[in-house]
Amino acid sequence: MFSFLKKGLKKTVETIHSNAPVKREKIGREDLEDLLLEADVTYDLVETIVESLPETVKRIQLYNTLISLFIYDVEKIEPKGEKPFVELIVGVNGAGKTTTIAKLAQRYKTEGETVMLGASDTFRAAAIEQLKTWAEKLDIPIVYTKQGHDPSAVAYDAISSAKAKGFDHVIIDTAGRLHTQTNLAEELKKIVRVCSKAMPATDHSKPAPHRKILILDGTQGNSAINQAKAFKEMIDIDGIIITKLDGTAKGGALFSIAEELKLPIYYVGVGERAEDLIPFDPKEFVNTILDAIFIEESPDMIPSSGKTHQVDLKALTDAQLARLEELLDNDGFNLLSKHFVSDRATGETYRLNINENADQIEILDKDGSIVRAYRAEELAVNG
Ligand SMILES: Nc1nc2c(ncn2[C@@H]2O[C@H](COP(=O)(O)OP(=O)(O)O)[C@@H](O)[C@H]2O)c(=O)[nH]1
Ligand SMILES: [Mg+2]
Repeated sequence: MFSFLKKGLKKTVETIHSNAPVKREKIGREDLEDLLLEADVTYDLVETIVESLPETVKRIQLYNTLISLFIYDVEKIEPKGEKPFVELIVGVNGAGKTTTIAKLAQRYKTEGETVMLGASDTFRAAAIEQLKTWAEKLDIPIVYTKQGHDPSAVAYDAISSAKAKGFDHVIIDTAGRLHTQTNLAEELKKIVRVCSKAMPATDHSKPAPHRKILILDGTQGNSAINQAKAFKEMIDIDGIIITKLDGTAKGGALFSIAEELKLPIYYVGVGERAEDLIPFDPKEFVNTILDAIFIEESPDMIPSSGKTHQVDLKALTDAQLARLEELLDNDGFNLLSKHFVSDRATGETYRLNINENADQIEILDKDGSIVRAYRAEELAVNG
């Protein structure tokens, strides 16, 4: 997982390297200032950061300052009680909404959960087509309508259908731009209202949508902040996903985005494939940046692999292999060899794939789609 984020932050880390080619024990305040500005941390925040630090800065001092930027009092809503758990995805055109919806859907599916998509970006025909194509590719049902039709009606139908079928998740796409900003605000507010009609609050759950997620384009760096504020004013945003981190040297903008918006960052997008979405962990993020500056290794990670668990997927111990067999067995699969499993119910054979980037073992079907995945941490066994 750690190396996956590192891959996503490659350009940011390269920029740090070109500014400070030699890793060191301590960094001078001025060098640090330059480096943070290059990584697109806003000027004001850079000033605040360095103010609190001594003339020469040690890793642990910088770590403490940077990690504190992610600590604020905010509720991080996780899918639990509600069924279906409804997520509304908003953001400007091109931010990566539709792609991120596919990634989220894929993630839930991999976890064995059912997902329904709602194509409520009815403003452009291409937007509907794009989500339909993903739905087909991932084999996930979708509710859609013709271009120009009411996006709220699509959201309503998607939620109703998911309720009727007992689905776990609904993810709703939206338009990023209409004729005017006021139109967009009105439309988003209406979708939120209609979602809550389709799924009102109960004694133990809130009304839909349960999570309103803003998608921000990481390549825009800290200039995405004002955009985010505009969306926050239209509807209450619960959290953010930052896309295209792989394509930018502006990774430092995440510090400013977190500090200014005080919203949880749920995931970051690090590529165009359905798998390229990773949960955002501030500790990992800060350590990845610090690893590029300092000689000293990050204290809470295992130095050689940087992983938080000791599972080498390519060389499982006997105990880890037994754990994998047990997990497969629970899901109705028999382990045939190191490379194949069979489905006990259908007799079908599937290939096992070690995905080191995602740090998981995957069961793949003939088309290469992931049927089920087991994360390395799940295989960690004591002793
Ligand atoms: N490299 C990279 N490209 C991305 C990522 N997320 C989205 N994209 C690309 O950004 C473009 C716009 O994405 P799209 O989902 O259509 O944006 P939308 O208009 O907000 O729905 C597409 O070409 C996507 O493939 C990401 O994390 N990394
Ligand atoms: Mg779209």
